[in-house]
Amino acid sequence: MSEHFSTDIKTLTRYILETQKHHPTASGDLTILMSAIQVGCKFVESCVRKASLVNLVGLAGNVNVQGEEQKKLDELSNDMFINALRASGKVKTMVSEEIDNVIICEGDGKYCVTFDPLDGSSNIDAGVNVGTIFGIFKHNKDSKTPEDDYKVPGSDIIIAGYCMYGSSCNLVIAIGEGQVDGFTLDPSLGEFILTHPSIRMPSRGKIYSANEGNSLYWDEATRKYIDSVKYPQTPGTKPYVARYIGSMVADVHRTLLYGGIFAYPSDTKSKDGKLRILYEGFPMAYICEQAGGKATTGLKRVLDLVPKDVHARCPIFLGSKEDVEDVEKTFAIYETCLPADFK
Ligand code: P6P
Repeated sequence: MSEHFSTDIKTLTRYILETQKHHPTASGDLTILMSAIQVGCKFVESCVRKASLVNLVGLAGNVNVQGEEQKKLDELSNDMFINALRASGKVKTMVSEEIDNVIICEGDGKYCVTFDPLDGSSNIDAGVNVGTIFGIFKHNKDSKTPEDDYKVPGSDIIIAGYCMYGSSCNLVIAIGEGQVDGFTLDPSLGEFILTHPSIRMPSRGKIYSANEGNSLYWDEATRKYIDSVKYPQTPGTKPYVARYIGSMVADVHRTLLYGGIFAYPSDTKSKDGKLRILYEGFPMAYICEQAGGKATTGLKRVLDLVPKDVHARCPIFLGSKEDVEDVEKTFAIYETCLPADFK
């Protein structure tokens, strides 16, 4: 029997072209920008796939056979994204998890891009899924300093996405108007193909995802919420299942598809939490909201935050709408160590 070949495949590039109607002013610029991001993701996927073979994992400072300084995977990934985005000619400023200051590009690019080139890279030696997270904002021509591009609420984000490098390479993108779609890299074509159209998050889940190794430092509100799903008081209600991978892209991807809650809360050790607003909190909060979920600090919508600096952190509970609303109800009652900025 002849294998069925589709000759009308929806690649990510075709998908972005078709969504130009959402961004009439984009005039194809977003397509070119997204092509640059795709190149970065394909490069990282290739390196992650080979990492253990070519001894790339976790190395820094080693000298390879050519006598060149061996770069760690996250440094390589970072360089690739910076070069690809700069070469696109569509980016004015960038914020990378790997670079202290805002990167300014020549020319009159219309967009700003925030990204974590290889989030979760500390797990890579163990073969745990890692990922790239990105957010696209409009460049504000009236910005007095490059940092001003980023002192805006997360709701200004135009497109957000992540690419997860695991048993397959999955890219999820949110382009606005409630549209969240998933693509899988077809290595034989070198194209991301639409495989998960119109992703919607279940309104309530059965999974909670948090690092309970921090529970000694949690405030009363967080402890009360986590206890409420571990030891439900309503007769006949089952406890939630615990799942925590420790790689945000993997934990969020599961939460997006299966529902439930992912949390990296504020605690007495780290009052601002651990995750970075611009290239972890905002993109993931945007994707969750666009898929019908929510994202809160406990008392404030994450997308209403305005980062004080480009590497500012925020506490985050994200996931199914009803689960996040339970968090907010709990935080409205019990004591919290949340700083004022997050209330
Ligand atoms: P912890 C990975 O280092 C990361 O930045 C996120 O990907 C992940 O959600 C979090 O940190 C895990 O942190 O403290 O639980 O190891």
